[in-house]
Amino acid sequence: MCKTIITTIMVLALTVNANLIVNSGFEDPAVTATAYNLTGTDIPGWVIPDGYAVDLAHPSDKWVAASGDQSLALNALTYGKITQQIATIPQAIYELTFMYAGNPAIEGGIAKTLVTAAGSSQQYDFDTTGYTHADMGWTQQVLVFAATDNVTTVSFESLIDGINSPAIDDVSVVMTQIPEPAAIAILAIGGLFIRRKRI
Ligand SMILES: [Ca+2]
Ligand SMILES: [Ca+2]
Repeated sequence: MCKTIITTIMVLALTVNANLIVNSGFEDPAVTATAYNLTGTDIPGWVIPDGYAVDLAHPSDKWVAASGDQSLALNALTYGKITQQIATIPQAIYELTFMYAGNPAIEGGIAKTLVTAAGSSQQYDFDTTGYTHADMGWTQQVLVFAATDNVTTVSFESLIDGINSPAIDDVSVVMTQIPEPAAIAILAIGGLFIRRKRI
C-alpha cells in the first residue's frame, strides 16, 4: 500500500510543471498557407464556440510565429474566440502563459484580448506600432488562477472588430501549487488502507 501512496505522490509531482494544453503552439493541422474562417473543432484540442471563427496564420502569407510555423489569428472577419477544457484539481494554483502580439494592420494599432480561466479574467493590450510580419514583437503574458472545478475552461476572446487579429502562440497551463487538502486526503486514504490491512 505504501507503494500506491508513493506512486500517487509521484504522479502528482509529475503533473506539476507539465503543460496541460493540447496543440499549444497551433501547429495542428499543418497548413502551407494561412487557413481562414476555422470554426468548431477545426483546430484539434481547441473549441471555437458557435458564432465565432478564427484564422490559422502561416508565415508564407502572414506573420512569423512565436515558435514553430503557425500561430493563431483570433479574428477571422470579426471578434473571434477560442477555448480549451483542461482537467484540474479544485483549489490548486495554475499559471497560464501565452505568447502575444497583433497584426500590425489592426485598425487603431492596439490588439485587445480577454483571457479567462476559472474565476480569473484579464484584458491584454498589445501595441503593434513599429512591428511587422517579420518582427511581431511577441511577448509572454501570464494569468495566474485557482481552479474551482475538476474541469477548467481556458478562453481567449478578441475585444477588437475587423479582419485583423490579436496573435497568439505557445499557450501553456501548468499547476504551480497543489492544494494542501488534496495532499492530506492522499495520506488519509493511504492510512485507511494500512489500518484495514492490519485488521
Ligand atoms: Ca506555433
Ligand atoms: Ca482575419
